[in-house]
Amino acid sequence: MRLVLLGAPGSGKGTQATRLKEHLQVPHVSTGDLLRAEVKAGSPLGLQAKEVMARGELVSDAILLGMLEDRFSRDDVANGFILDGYPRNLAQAAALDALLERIGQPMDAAVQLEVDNELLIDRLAGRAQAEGRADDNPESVRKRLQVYDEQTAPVIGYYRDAGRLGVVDGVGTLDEVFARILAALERP
Ligand code: B4P
Repeated sequence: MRLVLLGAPGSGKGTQATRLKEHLQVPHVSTGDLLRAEVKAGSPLGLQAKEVMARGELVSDAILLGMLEDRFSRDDVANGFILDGYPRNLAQAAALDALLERIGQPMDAAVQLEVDNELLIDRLAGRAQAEGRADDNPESVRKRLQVYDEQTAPVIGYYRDAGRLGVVDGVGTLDEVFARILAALERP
């Protein structure tokens, strides 16, 4: 299964990808996690990304594509993957199609988790308290939601127009949402 998970910040992409990875036995590739690992390591890339992420803006397409090409050059994605956090704009969507075609791993499905803004803000506030992630403060969350509406929402239309999109209600318990995603993946 080669799956792309889409949805606003706090919609449950990372949360559900962790479960799907166990169920489908394929690696979870999260661009947010890859970036946070670079920040933690203090690499030159991490230093560039740190402030941008804390502000809730998008890190440059060039950095993201380089990171993704590197990750997809590893053997473990040969049997499938769950990609979470990418693409976040139309340029990234086109770059992803080109990359997957080049490595002969076209995506099987794109699934969007739908959650209203009020609940997204609540969830991220909950995570801010539990985990203290640098970009879960109210100002960055507002910015991330704005960036999502302006830059990432068109990606949903891109996959819908191509007949590749499954939409899943992301409101409910973790088990309920997980079951809905599996059901969406079974639909022809
Ligand atoms: P990400 O790491 O992708 O962050 P995210 O959108 O907030 O999603 P995440 O997967 O972490 O959270 P989830 O919804 O699972 O990106 C962070 C930053 O990295 C971006 O702002 C950007 O700066 C940069 N970046 C990443 N990719 C990029 C790209 N392609 N291009 C440019 N920049 C990029 O969970 C959120 C919370 O909700 C959790 O606390 C969870 O427990 C809770 N939750 C989830 N499901 C729930 C449910 N059903 N019920 C109750 N709570 C739930």
